[in-house]
Amino acid sequence: MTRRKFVAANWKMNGLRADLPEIEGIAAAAAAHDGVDVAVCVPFTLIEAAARVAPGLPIGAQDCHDADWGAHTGCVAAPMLVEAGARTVIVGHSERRGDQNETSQDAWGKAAAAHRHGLNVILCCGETEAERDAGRAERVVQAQIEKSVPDDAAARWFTLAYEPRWAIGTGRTPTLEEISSIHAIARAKLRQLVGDEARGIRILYGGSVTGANAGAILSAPDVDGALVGGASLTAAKFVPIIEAAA
Ligand code: G2H
Repeated sequence: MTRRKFVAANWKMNGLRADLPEIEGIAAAAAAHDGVDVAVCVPFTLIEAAARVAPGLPIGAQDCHDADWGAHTGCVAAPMLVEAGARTVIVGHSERRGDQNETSQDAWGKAAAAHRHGLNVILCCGETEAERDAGRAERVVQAQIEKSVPDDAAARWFTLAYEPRWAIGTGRTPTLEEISSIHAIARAKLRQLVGDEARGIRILYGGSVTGANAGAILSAPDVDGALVGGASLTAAKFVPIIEAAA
């Protein structure tokens, strides 16, 4: 099965209105490469403005609550993201697992809530360096997928991102063989959970992707795109990654 490449930006806790021209630059590049799907996940505070300046570009959030409303100070619910103009949301990112003690079960609830409200979901998984060194990377990723992927996950709204935690923002990446191997294992686990639908679900690689390494990573077997942090903050850095996916 052919899966369209998908390149998603994760701006993390970066971005003010002064940075909106970067969104416009990314939107222009995305429009010029219509064979690639592009999304930009910005802080909550920028969703509405980003969606306004780049109406053709899917704008996303980086988290949502698993409830639709209620007494959850500081949290944002999926319907609020939709109203602000988001079309997608990242859940289960390792920085939320690390900083906020989020679990795979939490990610499951957030993915389900997002889907209930029509958002696309990018669900993250990935091992720590200690788990990798202990030879447990595959089992950790399999367990995360088993606990966090909704059993109705479908290619039209669900994307998995494999992000080894030790590669995030460090400039270090696994070998291409290691990436492809984990992606194949992840797809086999998805197949156990959702059957044939797994063939169409895209699996992105994330962790220190740059314009310099994107071509090789995006060409590796079973890599359907990239989730990009630091190198997505400006159009100058991110557009080469879109081009590498085209
Ligand atoms: C991994 C990635 C984006 P970076 O978190 O999700 O960040 O590309 O900065 O390693």
